[in-house]
Amino acid sequence: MLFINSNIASSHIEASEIKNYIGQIVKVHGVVHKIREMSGFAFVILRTKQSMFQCVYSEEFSNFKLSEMKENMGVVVSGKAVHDERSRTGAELRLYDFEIVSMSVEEPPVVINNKEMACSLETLLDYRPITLRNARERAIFKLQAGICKGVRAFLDENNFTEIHSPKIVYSGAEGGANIFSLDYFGKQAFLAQSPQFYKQITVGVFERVYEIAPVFRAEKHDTSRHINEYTSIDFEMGFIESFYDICNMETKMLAYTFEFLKNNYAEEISLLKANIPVITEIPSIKFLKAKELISKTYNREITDLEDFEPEEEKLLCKIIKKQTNCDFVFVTHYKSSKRPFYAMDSKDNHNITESFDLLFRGMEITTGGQRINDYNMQVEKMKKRGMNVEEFGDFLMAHKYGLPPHGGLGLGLERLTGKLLDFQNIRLSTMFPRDINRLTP
Ligand code: AMO
Repeated sequence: MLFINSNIASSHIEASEIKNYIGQIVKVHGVVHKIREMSGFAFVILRTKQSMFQCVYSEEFSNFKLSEMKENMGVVVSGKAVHDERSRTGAELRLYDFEIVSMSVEEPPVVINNKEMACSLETLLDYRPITLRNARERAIFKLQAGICKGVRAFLDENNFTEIHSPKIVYSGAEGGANIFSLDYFGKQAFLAQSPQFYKQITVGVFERVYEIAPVFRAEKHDTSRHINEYTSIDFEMGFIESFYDICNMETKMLAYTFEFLKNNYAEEISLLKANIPVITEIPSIKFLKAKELISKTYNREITDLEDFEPEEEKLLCKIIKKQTNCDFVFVTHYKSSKRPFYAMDSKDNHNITESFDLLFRGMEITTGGQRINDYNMQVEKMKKRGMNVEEFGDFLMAHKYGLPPHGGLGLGLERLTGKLLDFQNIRLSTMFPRDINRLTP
């Protein structure tokens, strides 16, 4: 019988823990990120799980030649932990010895160990497997992981159940032409545009559900705010009184998540100069009122009465910021013709829906609203739209056997991250973007 030795890596100390071992000889593992030669000694920066960690080489105490150590080597170093106020971890390591565990076979084609990547967006993305190793690039995706962690913590605390819905589906939920189809053993299938049907079905099971997962949109245009695969933060909740319950839940979720980031990701926030807002309340405005307000304030002609142009989203946010100092605004009551078939129409006006978008710093980051929960009402709306009701039998099974009044939302993770970091292109906050021209890496 063979037992796996679980002690190998655990005998290595975490960089953040070194301050607890002052005066002792410890082992740390990581990648040699940068060697900075000074007069008579050198700083060796190790890239470790959580942070960059400073070690010091000197012929006085190191038992090897500096030339034996190369950047991009995976190493286990041993040395003495010493106190150092100037170091971010409060300590540094005097290098005694090191062991090589992995090597770079050639020089990287781009410099990755400067403060930030000095290259074009194309180069940054073409070499993503290594440009992600840059401290700043890495911090973007640490922060993004923090957003997901914060959102999960909030939703878990509020009794939402996490679901994992299929991404290969029998029909699209969002309508429109931006759907990828695929051959599924001779049958036509699609890549999920959203978990919409499954969120609504599982409201009938758990009452409150959420999912953080990829969704697919066959966007045929190349814009700075669209990608073809993005991560959607979705939640759906039952027994609501109106869609404002969803807006309130989102407000609380964002406030909680931003606090969570400030408390747990201070290093990334400072490195990236992220502007994390404080949220107490978010103002809301009806869609048509918003259109008029923008038109009046900026003397612009209204050309599209159904939707915002990207420029109008920017202008509306500018007005709201000036009036309320809030970076967010809920825009409510979009036209029915612009919303999918599952959206609940307003009681007193069937041309508008009980729905909303959330705009943040000039861009839509969320769509949400109340859904139709009544079976007959849903079937009728589908028929009016000329849809084949039979095709949606599985979805409608939930309605047929009773669904509570419910609603929910979808929030684009990459857009949210990008806005926190003031990025002008969504690809900068996407680890491996997929767009009309890019399928690799
Ligand atoms: P919608 O289609 O508006 O709504 O999408 C919700 C949010 O997802 C983000 N998003 C995108 N992000 C990057 N690239 C894209 N191509 C892209 N398309 C959308 C945006 C947007 O606000 N089922 C509904 C949500 C709901 O009502 O629950 C839906 O998917 O941030």
